[in-house]
Order: sequence, then C-alpha cells, then structure tokens
Amino acid sequence: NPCHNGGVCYSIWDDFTCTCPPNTAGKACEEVKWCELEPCPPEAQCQLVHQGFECLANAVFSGRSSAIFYRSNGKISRDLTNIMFGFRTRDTDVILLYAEKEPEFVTISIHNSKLLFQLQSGNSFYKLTLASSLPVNDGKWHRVMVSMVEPLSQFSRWYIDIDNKKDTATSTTAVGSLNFLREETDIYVADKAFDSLDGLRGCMSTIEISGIYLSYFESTDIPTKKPQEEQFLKISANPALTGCLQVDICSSYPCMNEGVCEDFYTSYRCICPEGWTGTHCEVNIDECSSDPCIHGNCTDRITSYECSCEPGYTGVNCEEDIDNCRGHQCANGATCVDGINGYSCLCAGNFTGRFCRY
Ligand SMILES: [Ca+2]
Ligand SMILES: [Ca+2]
Repeated sequence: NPCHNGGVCYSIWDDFTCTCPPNTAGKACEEVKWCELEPCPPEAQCQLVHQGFECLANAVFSGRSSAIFYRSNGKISRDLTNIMFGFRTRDTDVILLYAEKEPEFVTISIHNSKLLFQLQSGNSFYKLTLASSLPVNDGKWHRVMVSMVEPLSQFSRWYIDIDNKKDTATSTTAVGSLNFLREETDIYVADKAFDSLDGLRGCMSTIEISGIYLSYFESTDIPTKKPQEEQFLKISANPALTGCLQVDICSSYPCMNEGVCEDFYTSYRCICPEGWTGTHCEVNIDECSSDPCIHGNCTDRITSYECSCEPGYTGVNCEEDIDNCRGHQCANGATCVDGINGYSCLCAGNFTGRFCRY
C-alpha cells in the first residue's frame, strides 16, 4: 500500500491515487497536518516542524527556582548551527542559556546589559565571543539569532543578529558548531550558572536550535505523541510557567490620568496619582462621599471637593453661620439677633417696628 497514514489506495491505469484521511495531504497522504489535530495545550501555539509538530509558548521566569534543563533524545542527526529565541527582562547580568561538554560550551547571557554569546566548540581552544552593542534589558521583547556564517563548514565565523538586523556582529575567528548538544549534554535555560548571578526574571520564548525546539511542555502535557525523531527533551521536573505577555504592555500606556504602569511580565499594575483609583486609574475618587458640606451641596473635584452653601452659610464646608448682624439696621439701642440668612431686632424700651424705629 503506497498510501501512508491510513489512506486508501485505488489503482488508476498505470498509477495510483490515495483517498487520504482528514488532516493528511500529499499524493500518498504522507504529509500530516499535525496542527489541525489541535495537539497543544490551549495556552500554546502549534508549529509544524520537519516530520512533526511542536507546542510553542512564552515562559516566565522568576529566579533560580524556575530554571529548566533539556537534553537531546540521542536521535538528533542534523548539524546544529544556529540558535533563535526571544526574551524580555530588566536584568543587567543573567544567564539565558548554558550548556557544557568539556571542553566545549555555549553561553548566551546578559552581561552589563548587553547580550553576550560565548562558544568554544569543535577542536578549537579558541573561545569565541560576540556581544550586542545596544543594551537589551529594557523590559521589551528582543529577538536573537546566533548562527554560523557558513553552516556547512566544520569551522566557521559566527554572527549575532538582534531584532532583525537592528544590532549585528560577526566574529573574526572561526570555531565549530553546536553539535556537542546532540550528545548527553544538559542545556540549562534561565539558570543561575555562576554563583554571583541571580536567575532570570523575565520571559523567554521557546528556544529553537537549528529547527528543533526546546519545548516548555512535557510529553504528558501533550496527548498526541510528537512524531518527529529529533527532539530535545525537558528533563527538569518543575513545570515551566507559561503566560508571559506577548508585548510590552506598558508601552501601550494602559494607565489613565498619568498613572504609572508597572510591568510584571505576566501582568501589569497602574500606580495611580492622588485622587484617582481603579485598575487603570480611570475612577475619580469621590471626595464628596463623606458628605463634607454641612449646609450645602458638594461637587467632586480631583483630590478635592467644592461646597456651594445654602443662603446664610459660609466656610469651606458651609459650617459657618454668616453673622447677618454686621451692618444691621436695628435702631434706638435695639439688640441685633442673628438668624439664618437674616436677623431680627430686639427693641429696647418702648420702641417697635422691624428695626425698632417707632
Ligand atoms: Ca474626586
Ligand atoms: Ca446668620
């Protein structure tokens, strides 16, 4: 049966045709549209790879305890000549990726805010170093590719490309490939490799090494067995925490009324100026809620309120009864008696009238 993956074969003249099951394509049903089977966890994105699929997601790291280790499944045969990934952090000195099989090793780190790639491989005792010229720890997503200039050669110069040619560098000397990662070499992602450095606080996308991904998901997370032969396996037991935001959320200014945005990689928070509250500082705090105007109506302002007083009252809170006897008209020794918004005269002797004039 020339039809793969359960396809049904029909003879036609001197040829054949296959009726392919859904999710397969090609003349002999040899191409499986793995991602149409929706094999990945809901938070992941399915990516077709050679003879299989991979589940991609961004992971968030919060220090040493979240480091993840990988190892080749022993069946990787392709040459490993490049590494690609995205990250975002505000760390100035941290290891993003590290692997060693003495004397060969590879390190991708942030050192003094610059991205640093170090590689010693092949039979070369030369340690190749490439660094970015721009700082990369601004908390925004950066895309990194490091690759052999001549991936078909045993030894080659390497180059680094950050943010799609925004920042590039090429080494002057040649070293070997990353093929030592095909053997029993632990690959540490976001680990504290040196005692002086803390673990990564930030996000990393799924790392890709020459088309093979370091998935953040275990095989138990994925009901469909990954069919591709060549794989890096996650060997550390602690689950990766996915859910890092794709974008630098604060750059879209989500906080209103001059609130300050704080970015926690998986979420953000607005620190509101005085007088404002709510998730995005969109709520004007009601300073009238305590009914501060004793004899008047309250109007809410920003960090303040204003009282418009009933006739006869004054003061910030309309608490003061205006002395209406000021300049009173009570005549002939009468005594003025203050009232609300007016006064009366208490006449002396036999005087009468509103103002004791008679
Ligand atoms: Ca207010
Ligand atoms: Ca009065």
